[in-house]
Amino acid sequence: MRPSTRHLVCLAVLSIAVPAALSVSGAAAVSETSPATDAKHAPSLRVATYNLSLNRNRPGQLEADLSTGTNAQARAVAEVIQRSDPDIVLLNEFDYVPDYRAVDLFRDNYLEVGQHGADPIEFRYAYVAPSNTGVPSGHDLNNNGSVGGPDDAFGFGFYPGQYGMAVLSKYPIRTDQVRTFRLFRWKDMPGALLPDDPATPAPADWYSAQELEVFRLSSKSHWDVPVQVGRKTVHVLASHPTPPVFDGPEDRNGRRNHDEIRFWADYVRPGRHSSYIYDDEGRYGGLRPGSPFVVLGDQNSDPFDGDSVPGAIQQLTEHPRIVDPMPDSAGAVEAARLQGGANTTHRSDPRYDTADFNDVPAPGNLRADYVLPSKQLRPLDAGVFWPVRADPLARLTGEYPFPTSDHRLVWVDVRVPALTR
Ligand SMILES: [Ca+2]
Ligand SMILES: [Ca+2]
Ligand SMILES: [Ca+2]
Ligand SMILES: [Ca+2]
Repeated sequence: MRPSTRHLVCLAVLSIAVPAALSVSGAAAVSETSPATDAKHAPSLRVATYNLSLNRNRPGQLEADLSTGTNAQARAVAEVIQRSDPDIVLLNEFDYVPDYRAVDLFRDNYLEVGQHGADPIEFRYAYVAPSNTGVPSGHDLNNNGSVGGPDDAFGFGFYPGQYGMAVLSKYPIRTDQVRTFRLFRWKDMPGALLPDDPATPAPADWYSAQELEVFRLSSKSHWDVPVQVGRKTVHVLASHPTPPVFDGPEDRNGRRNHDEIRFWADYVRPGRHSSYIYDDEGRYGGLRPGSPFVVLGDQNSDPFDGDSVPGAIQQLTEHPRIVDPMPDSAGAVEAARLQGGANTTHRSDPRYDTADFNDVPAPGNLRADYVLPSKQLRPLDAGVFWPVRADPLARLTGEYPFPTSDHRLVWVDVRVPALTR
């Protein structure tokens, strides 16, 4: 299939052939007549998040790397996805390229080709959209006296779309119902943690009034991507809040990280909690009450360690509508023990770590990547793809310089009621 045609084909399939799509997607439990049930999956749905570091240094480079089947990192991250076999996966740090060109090349040349003995994986549906990263703001956002460069962009990046995201799915994506929140202004969030310039007496003035008129909350974007799973629509809530570091005592990135996480905590609460939210089409309000959802992404916030604002991730993990399945791995425990440094003083149990960061002096390995289902999607199993060193698959995670990414794929199997009836 020509890469440029797949998306159009998928949209056509979406409108006329949902039952056929289900029969090939591992959701065999919806049909008594389908004996080829994947025992591992049925009747559950595997949802994953993976910051796979498929970002590049300049525009066009990712397309070039993905246009052959030979890029070593792309092959290795594809193998991680194949061996984890998610039904839906959010990719963080996948450069945004218009017209689905990069995501089509990744599917055609890597995911749909068995890597190192793993089975190929086919995601018939994908969603990508622009990112704030690398888009010039025209303002001196880092207050260094000059305008320009990655730190003055709406989200940190050297060119538009760097460090973007993509959603891949075996189930139909309701593209016509996606909501994006890339343009939502931080100052429009009630009680926003706007940073203060400590050198001036005025409060909350790190960003000038003119800057706050244009400053976007989302460092990449926030997407509500509805996925049709049997008779249920599951809302994938995708984002990648900014790292809470690379700033000063004003903690502008830590505060933004906190409020980027808070956005989804508010979005899934009805009434006044979410009524302030507007999407990029100008439509107000949060998720329709009772809708099943999964919050996905590298949230750049460990519950207890690292530099995020205390309580930032707990806005989601302790949310009344959300369950935290606490995915873990033995590889993370082993890595913390072998790497030492900051890991020796951490409060969070290392079994939940999802990222292998610098250990000397800081921050050490952290829990950064989350799959957080709404309570009606009961978790059945969960894990982090982080094999111990004795496992042959440890070649896919490794140690710095990593063969794939400094982050690990996190997955959760949930029960979707419509699949079981
Ligand atoms: Ca500047
Ligand atoms: Ca001030
Ligand atoms: Ca900070
Ligand atoms: Ca480390």
